[in-house]
Amino acid sequence: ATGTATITATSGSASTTATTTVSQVASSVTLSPTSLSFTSVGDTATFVPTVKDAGGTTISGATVTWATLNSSVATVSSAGLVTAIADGTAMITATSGSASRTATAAVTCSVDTDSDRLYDCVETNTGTYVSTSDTGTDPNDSDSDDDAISDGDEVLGTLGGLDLPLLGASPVIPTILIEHDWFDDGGHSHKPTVAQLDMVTASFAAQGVQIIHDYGQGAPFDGGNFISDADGDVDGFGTDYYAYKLANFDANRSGYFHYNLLPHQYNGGSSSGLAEINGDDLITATHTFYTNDLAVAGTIQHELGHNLNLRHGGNVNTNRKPNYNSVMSYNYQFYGVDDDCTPQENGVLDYSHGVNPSLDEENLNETLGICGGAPGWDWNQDGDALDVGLIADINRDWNPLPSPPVVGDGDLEILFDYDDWSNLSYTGITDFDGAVAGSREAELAICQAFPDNLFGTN
Ligand SMILES: [Ca+2]
Ligand SMILES: [Ca+2]
Ligand SMILES: [Ca+2]
Ligand SMILES: [Ca+2]
Ligand SMILES: [Zn+2]
Ligand SMILES: [Zn+2]
Repeated sequence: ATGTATITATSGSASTTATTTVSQVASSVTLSPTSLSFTSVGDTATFVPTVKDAGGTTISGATVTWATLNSSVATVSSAGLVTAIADGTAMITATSGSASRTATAAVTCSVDTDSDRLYDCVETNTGTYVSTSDTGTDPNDSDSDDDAISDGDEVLGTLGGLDLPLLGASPVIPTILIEHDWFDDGGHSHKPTVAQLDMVTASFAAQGVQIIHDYGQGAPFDGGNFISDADGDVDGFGTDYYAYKLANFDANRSGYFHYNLLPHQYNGGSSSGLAEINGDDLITATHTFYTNDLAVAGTIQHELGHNLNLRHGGNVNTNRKPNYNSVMSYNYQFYGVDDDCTPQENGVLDYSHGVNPSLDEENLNETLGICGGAPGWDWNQDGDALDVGLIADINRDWNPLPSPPVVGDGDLEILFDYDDWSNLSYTGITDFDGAVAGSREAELAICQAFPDNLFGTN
């Protein structure tokens, strides 16, 4: 070991002394670990050196200096702390005296495991988007928020030049994009108002879903526009609809946006809307109720709901189920859903949450109402809410209460609530665009006539 020793030699009475000094010389340097690898830029790790002399004895406190031969890939501090800078392999050298050791620090930021155009190293999987180098997305899932738009498209924009980040799309929040084009006719406009669209936005936002409207409100929202039509009537999803879509909907929005046309009416009828089930095309026909914000917002959310794979009874076509509290039901499309456990509407824009118990039309208990307890409901309209074991066809309009009672749909069945929000499908945007007549695959939903008591008639 390093130090000074005094050596004394003695012969008889004679002796002599000498001093000798031993100093350890660094002969080898080893590093632990023997190499480093990083998958995220900015990550750090430390090399711990061990310096030994020629005899194999560790020299404690030996001075070590550090260097990187590739500082654009990884840097190293005076304490051996290595920081990943960019894709590549850096040679890191530790030197003590005349001994040294070189080890590699590999930064692999060019791996895109899920093929979404974002390298694993920027997909930090935190669930929070910070920047293009810290996206919060999952490196093993190309669509982290399950909205049928890839992480790369939402972070970088699409290969077709659609700037989704500029439009506000988030890769970690389900995003719905919808373009609204409208007709003006007879001295009025079917352009949806800010108030109407804000109501729809708020309904989705309350469930953690982001909806981005383009009604031509200013760049980058310059897709929505007025369409000049002779009579305010469009031919359903026919030749005219798709000619208008072709002329007024940017091609690079196909596969990303829903397309909502707001005419006065379609096919000359009184229906309030037409939509593809699990598709991307919808018609919101606002007739003479275009100034009724709740009715317009409810109808847009209703038709969009069909695009999101909802039917008039959620997962079934059974309509007007009193326990299915959704704007998809004809009972609630124009007037909002119930909020006090009666089958009558209360102006709340919402899809169903699926929390109500089922109702057996062949074995009803009036005391249980529609929420499974008070308040009860008088299903047979005999003046009390006390009947049990009742048979009644109750999926019908309950407002206003008719006298005598009208019947429902002619079937006696068990009526189930449905959790719309948990079952929204976002894949409709990838539906083939039916620009060619007869080539569409999506099933259509034809929606209810607008009621006369919503601002006049057509
Ligand atoms: Ca990726
Ligand atoms: Ca996505
Ligand atoms: Ca999204
Ligand atoms: Ca029924
Ligand atoms: Zn009109
Ligand atoms: Zn409908």
